[in-house]
Parts: sequence; C-alpha cells; structure tokens
Amino acid sequence: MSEDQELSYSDAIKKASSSITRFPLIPVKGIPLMNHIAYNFDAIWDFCPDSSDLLIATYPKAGTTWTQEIVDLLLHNGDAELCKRAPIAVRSPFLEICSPPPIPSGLELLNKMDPPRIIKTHLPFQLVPIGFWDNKCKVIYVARNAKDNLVSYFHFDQMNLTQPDPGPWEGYVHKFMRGEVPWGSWYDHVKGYWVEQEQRNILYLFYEDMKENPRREVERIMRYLDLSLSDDVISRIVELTSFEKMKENPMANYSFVPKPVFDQSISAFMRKGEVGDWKNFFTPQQSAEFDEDYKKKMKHVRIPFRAQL
Ligand code: PPS
Repeated sequence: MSEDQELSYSDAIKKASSSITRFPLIPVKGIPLMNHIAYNFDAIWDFCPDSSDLLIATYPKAGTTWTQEIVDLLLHNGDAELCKRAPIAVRSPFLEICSPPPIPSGLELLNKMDPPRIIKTHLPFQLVPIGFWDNKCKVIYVARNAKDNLVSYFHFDQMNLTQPDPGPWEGYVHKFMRGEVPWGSWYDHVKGYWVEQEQRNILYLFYEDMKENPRREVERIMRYLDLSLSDDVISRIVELTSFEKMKENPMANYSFVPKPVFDQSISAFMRKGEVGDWKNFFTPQQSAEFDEDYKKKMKHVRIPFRAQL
C-alpha cells in the first residue's frame, strides 16, 4: 500500500502542477485562509469525527509533523516500517487542506480511512469543527515561541509555492505581527487553545519542551493516549523522531511533495529544527519592537514560552 499511495499522492500533485500558484487569502470568520480552503469551509465545518479520532492542532510551523510522527509511532508500538507505509500527509490527513484536483483534499483522505484517525489542523480554536468537542475527541496542541515560529514560517512561505509570497524579511515580521499570513494571528491562535485546555481536555505542549527533553514529552503524549509502551519502544520512538532521522525519512520529510509545490532547493522542510534560531534573523531593533508589541498582545494570558533553552 505504501508505494501505491505514495505514488498516487505525489502523482496527483504532479498532475495538478500547472494549476499551482500562490493562492490568495480569503477571510473566513476573520481568519485569512487560502482560497480553496475558504470556498470549501462549509464542508470542513460539517466534518464529524469519530470519538476515537485524535486531532493534532498547531499554528503552522510549530512542530506539527514531529508530533504526527510521534503519535503514529506510539499507536503502532514503535514499528518503523509500518510508519513508513505512506507519506505523513496520507497517514495523518490535514483536515482543512484543499488544493486543485486531482490532489486529494484532507476531507477526501479522511473519508477513505477508518477511525481512529490522526488528524492535523492549523485552524484556530473557534474554527475547529464542533464535532471534535461534542464527541470529546482527544486534542494535542503544540505551540512554539513566536520568534522561532515566525522564522520557520518565513522560510516555509518562500519554498511553499501555494502560499502567499512572504516578501522581504523586514516586511514579513510586520505581516506576522498583524496576523496577515495564512491561518491568521499567532497570538490569538496560541491563546485560543490555552484558555480552553482544561475544559476541553487538550494536551498543550511546547516545541521547546520537546527539544529540551524529547523522552519526557513522548511519555507525556503516551499517557494522554492511554498507552503504556516498554522503555525500549519509547527509546526507539525518541530516536526515530529525532530531527536528523526525520530529515532522512522520505515519508516524513515532505520530499513526496514535488518541486512545483514545495521547492526544497529554496529551503528544506526539515530546515534546522532548533530553538533560538531567531537570533540569526532579528536585528536588535526588530527584536525590541517585536517584544514591545508581544507584551501588549499577550498581556492577559501568561503562557510560559521560552525563546531559548
Ligand atoms: S507544518 O508545515 O506547519 O506542518 O510544519 P511543522 O511540522 O509544524 O513545522 C516544521 C518545523 O518543525 C521542525 N521539525 C522538527 N524539529 C525538531 N525535531 C524534529 N523531529 C522535527 N521535525 C520537524 C522543522 O524543521 C521546521 O522548523 P524549522 O525551524 O523551520 O527547521
């Protein structure tokens, strides 16, 4: 199945290459989303998960793929071969993604799978289909400090030829601060899930914690999923989901997305995987301005972000 699915997924993208362009953003309830997603939003909103489905929610570039891979391995007892059965985008569909046909949408992939499914989303809390909450699905949220998140997104928007051109660095910093990027404001996104975590039983994780002590965070996810794996299996999962291993893994590193869509010669999907890389991009003045604005936007909620380890 893996090879067929990989081929068919990659081939579908190749076939759609001529319709690939940097899609414009259209607001959905105030959140800028790419036009194909916006046009299909009613169907996305109506998606009704099974109570056994798991949602991995993130702001883009916060550690989604890393967490998807950890969860898939946990659910398959650390079986590396089984977790190479298909590209991560097929094993763990992206709920809201819609692209020109014949690229399968997230909903099309999900509808072909039996629960329990591992579902990815970048939707802010208020746009997550209500069925996830009604059915008490488990939800893992991963947050990453704003400056590293921004740097990662800037590079991704250069190589992802379906998203708006990020333009020069200086201007991009301001676009990010204003939330004028796909999926909107980072600040509202991280706050939206933070304030709901207890009531909705959301496991709220930080990218920096995962970097600091991956084993501790893998075990935390394992307990949240009500699993109990042996120490050896946990060690294997930590190893298989290291940045270096995932960068080499063709089923996780997005090399299955052809160049007209993800041009990894511009920037690799698995780019650096570090905490504190923002220091290589922000000037002291940009950093001070960003921090000043951050204080205002985050003043009502104390989320313990760390921008360095
Ligand atoms: S996406 O497109 O929103 O799904 O991207 P996402 O997976 O959320 O984020 C990509 C960034 O996560 C880094 N990454 C990792 N870091 C550490 N360890 C592992 N295993 C790992 N896997 C992915 C990836 O390199 C991107 O961050 P940057 O800073 O750009 O390198």
